[in-house]
Amino acid sequence: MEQSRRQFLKNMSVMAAVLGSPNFLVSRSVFAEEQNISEWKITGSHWGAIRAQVKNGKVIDIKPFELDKYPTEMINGIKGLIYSDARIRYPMVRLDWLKKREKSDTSQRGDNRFVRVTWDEALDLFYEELERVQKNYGPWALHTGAVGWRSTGQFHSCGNHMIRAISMHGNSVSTTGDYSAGAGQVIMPYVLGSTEVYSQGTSWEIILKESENIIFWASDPIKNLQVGWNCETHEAYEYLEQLKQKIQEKGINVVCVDPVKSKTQNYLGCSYQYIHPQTDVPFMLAIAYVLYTEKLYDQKFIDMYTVGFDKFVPYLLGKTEDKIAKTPEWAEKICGISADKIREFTRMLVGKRTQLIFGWAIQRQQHGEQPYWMGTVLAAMLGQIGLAGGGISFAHHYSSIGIPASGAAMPGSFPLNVDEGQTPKYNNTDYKGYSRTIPCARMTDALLNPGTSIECNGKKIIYAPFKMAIFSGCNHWHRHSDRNKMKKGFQNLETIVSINYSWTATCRFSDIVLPACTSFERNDIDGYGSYSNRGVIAMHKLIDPLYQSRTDFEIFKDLCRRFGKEKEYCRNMDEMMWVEKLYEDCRNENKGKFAMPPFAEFWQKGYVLFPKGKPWVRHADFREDPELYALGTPSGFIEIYSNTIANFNYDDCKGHPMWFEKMERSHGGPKSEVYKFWLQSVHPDKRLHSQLCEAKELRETYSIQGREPLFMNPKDAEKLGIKHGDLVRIYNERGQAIVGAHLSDNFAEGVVRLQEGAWYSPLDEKIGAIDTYGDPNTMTLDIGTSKLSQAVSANTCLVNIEKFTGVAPMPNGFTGAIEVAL
Ligand SMILES: Nc1nc2c(c(=O)[nH]1)N[C@H]1C(S)=C(S)[C@@H](COP(=O)(O)OP(=O)(O)OC[C@H]3O[C@@H](n4cnc5c(=O)[nH]c(N)nc54)[C@H](O)[C@@H]3O)O[C@H]1N2
Ligand SMILES: Nc1nc2c(c(=O)[nH]1)N[C@H]1C(S)=C(S)[C@@H](COP(=O)(O)OP(=O)(O)OC[C@H]3O[C@@H](n4cnc5c(=O)[nH]c(N)nc54)[C@H](O)[C@@H]3O)O[C@H]1N2
Ligand SMILES: [Mo]
Repeated sequence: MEQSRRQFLKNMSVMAAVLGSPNFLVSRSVFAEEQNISEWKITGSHWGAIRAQVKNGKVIDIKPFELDKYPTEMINGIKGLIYSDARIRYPMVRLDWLKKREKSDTSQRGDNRFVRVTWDEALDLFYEELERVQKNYGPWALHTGAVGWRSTGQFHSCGNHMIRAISMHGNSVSTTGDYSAGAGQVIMPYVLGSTEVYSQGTSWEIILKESENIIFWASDPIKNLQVGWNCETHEAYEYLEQLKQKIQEKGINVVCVDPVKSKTQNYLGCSYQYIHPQTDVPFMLAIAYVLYTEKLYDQKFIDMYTVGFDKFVPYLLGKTEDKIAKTPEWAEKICGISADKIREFTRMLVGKRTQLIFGWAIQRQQHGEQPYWMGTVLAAMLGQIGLAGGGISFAHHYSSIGIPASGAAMPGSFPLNVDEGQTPKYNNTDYKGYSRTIPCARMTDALLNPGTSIECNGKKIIYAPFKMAIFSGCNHWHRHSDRNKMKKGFQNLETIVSINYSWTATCRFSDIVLPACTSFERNDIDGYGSYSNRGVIAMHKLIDPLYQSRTDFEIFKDLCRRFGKEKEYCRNMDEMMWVEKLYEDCRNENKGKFAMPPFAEFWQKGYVLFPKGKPWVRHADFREDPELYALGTPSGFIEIYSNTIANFNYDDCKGHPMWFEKMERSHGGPKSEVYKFWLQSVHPDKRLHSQLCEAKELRETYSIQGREPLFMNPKDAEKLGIKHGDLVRIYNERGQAIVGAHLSDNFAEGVVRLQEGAWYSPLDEKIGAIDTYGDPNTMTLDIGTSKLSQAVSANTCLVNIEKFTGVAPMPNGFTGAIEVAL
């Protein structure tokens, strides 16, 4: 569960515009003198805090919060999100399901024919299905792991409402891991003793002061820090702005290692090291080879802080099975960086304070564990882990990591679980031997192969034959790979319930759809800054819930009433009582340490700010005393070789980092003869995943002929007779989509980009139907990274492209259901 996991782990021209332009900020002068701030309501979002002007029950204007110095353009999409054509107006039930219930023809799912029902009818149906599944089958038949990037707000956090309400009725199957850093969070505890991906990193302030080299390795902070898990403060941009200055003054050498010139590279104007997609490990191995053979590495650090180097070196030198020395000459044929350049790059890293900063996309590929493990080995050989401005980090692009935590407690959330001492209506815990959790990225496999088992992180997972699934606060039909495989898999489910405010593809492929309201239609409270804990922000309701939508709280309260647990569910408190309680609990916790006014005063003012925390260096304690501050690994040291992993005996993740060939790889790799382009599906510049895709005006700032832009190199386009702005068909054996060509020199030949979160809009419900808007997951490969993590491999994907000829069907994903009568 994304929710609980994160809470737990916290403690131009169009051509140049998207990636090229440095004006990633909307205007900084937000409030003119004559404007009275108090007339503007304050609220928070993943995109930062905002002020809104509301007249006659309608949101008229939105401006960035006055303390947000680096607001994102995404807030320009908020009005479009609230008032989009895709809003779900009332509860809806799929036509054939309403007629035949669990015996419906599930191959019709996705035809988008729905019948309007009343709230009472919809919730009765939902409840009857829960009863049927618990009585006829048991907890193994219900899948509730489907929650994701719900809106911000600690009380209304919608996944919690769904999980708590369903847990009060009965048990179910949930998920482990996440789509973000599924491979990283499993491998890193074995290597560095924590997930690293969700750990606070060395403060930017220190990096700017101490680093001589900064390597952004598959990391695009300028693009990705626009959003945060809680209300984002955007404070990191201040440091990135200073970094740009330092680069100009030649104070710090910065290199982006990426197959694409990222937004960060363009903004900073720093050096760029192109690399063929998915080949970072060969590049790193060759660097390690040079470090080792030329004795440039830090032997003392290796001896004192690591284990297993001696077991890794034979592999490096070609003295193990494969008999391949990992020389620069060997690597250059795979990664596309010349042997000379590899040597030069290696020498640049040595002898200077070097900070390696990794992003997450390179672990969202087959064998995604390896680049992180090998990256750590490199950092260990450089010997700077734990030094100010040196070493390795895995999340400086994420949710205010790098801004030191204030130390203040943040408001808690609406409880996820059943209250202590209470039991569900059906307390059946007999899972018939099936696993209670499955790795989130293996959901379709589970649906297609019920009863079979897979290996995962030293355990056996046995897939239950799910009958029912509930989706809340996620858009599964954006996030998961391989749509046509999903279409097949989902046919095995009898009943699917979705709760959302927008008619996403997930709703379209459901049976019962319930309209939630947006976070702008309810009162709430949130932390300001996800890892920085900079304050607490009031989320004032801007307008009443539109149409027949309700808060998730009201929806699930009403569901719980049907089995006599309404009072227990809400603890006899309403929205404002909860908001006040979460605030007062937080205030109590901070008493004597951080001043917070009483609730009424806070609510009136709209926020409390805490002083910034003290700058901090990751792994400094371990470096200082590796015995006292041992890492959380089995040995307490950095594990270059892991006995635990070696003992799992997996063929796709062994005792030390290695190069494994991919199932699909461009630039001479497998299948590159058939498919000419590597498709990367990075996180979108002007959306949060699929959120805001429905905001028409914002979408029109980047879409092409109403389709998602496909970024590609002009030379590739020329060869295919494609011009900027043309419609193209992108396809492979898994799927096809119509998209709009966006030519840009930021993209190397053979590399194309479709941003994740583009709304899946298939022409019809049939398997293979063309996607009329351009969701990359129509084409991506749905396999586990390895037996270790079983995480997503979305960036292991090859495609072909051709100019679209003929009459293109209109994109059909943004206008909701086709309403029919029973
Ligand atoms: N190809 C490819 N695929 C990817 C990725 C990739 O890099 N490439 N990235 C992956 C990653 S890292 C992630 S985190 C996932 C993200 O996947 P998701 O978390 O599924 O993505 P979102 O689009 O944020 O979906 C959130 C949904 O919640 C709904 N929602 C928001 N607020 C509320 C609320 O208050 N109540 C209710 N009921 N619903 C609400 C929104 O309308 C939206 O539909 O995608 C993954 N998918
Ligand atoms: N604007 C915006 N920001 C976001 C999000 C969003 O939806 N929109 N989502 C948030 C979430 S949930 C997450 S998980 C994070 C995701 O954070 P990441 O996964 O780190 O982000 P991506 O944007 O997918 O990719 C980052 C960079 O990796 C590069 N890359 C891809 N493959 C390779 C490779 O094989 N080798 C090398 N060297 N580089 C490669 C890409 O070209 C890109 O420049 O972002 C967060 N921030
Ligand atoms: Mo993510």
